[in-house]
Amino acid sequence: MAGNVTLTIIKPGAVERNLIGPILAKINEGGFVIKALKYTKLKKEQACEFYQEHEGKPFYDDLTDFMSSSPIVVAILEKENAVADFRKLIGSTDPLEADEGTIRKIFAASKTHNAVHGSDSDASAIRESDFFFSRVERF
Ligand code: DGI
Repeated sequence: MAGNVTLTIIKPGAVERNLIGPILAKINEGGFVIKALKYTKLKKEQACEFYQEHEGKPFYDDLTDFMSSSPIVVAILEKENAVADFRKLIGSTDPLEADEGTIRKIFAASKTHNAVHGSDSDASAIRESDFFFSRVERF
């Protein structure tokens, strides 16, 4: 349902630091329902495709190297006003600028290694959900 879903990734680093459980708990406490969930690993070219809007930016190569460096957990989350509310829950891109209590403030290590992804619009949420999940994985 457009408007009511967003896509999150628990990024490499957070998975390696055994933060899948604590981050999913925060997501549930924030009022989000998990509609689809998978553990996977991106190839470099898949990370490049996922972040294609950032191609050419100075951090693009480091970002896509990082995102393809080890396993991730991907989920579709449902809640009214999901995209905006989830971005509020995760906090600013740079954990140094993130509000107290946000997921990035608590769990992120740096601006690149920032623990989680959240879609930036309803259109991105749909594109990103289609990128990771087949029709039968969503119900
Ligand atoms: O939507 P966000 O994940 O908060 O941020 P974004 O879509 O602008 O950027 C995607 C990711 O790229 C972000 O989570 C971390 C990385 N990134 C963005 N801006 C910078 C950056 N990494 C570094 N090192 N420096 C940046 O300025």
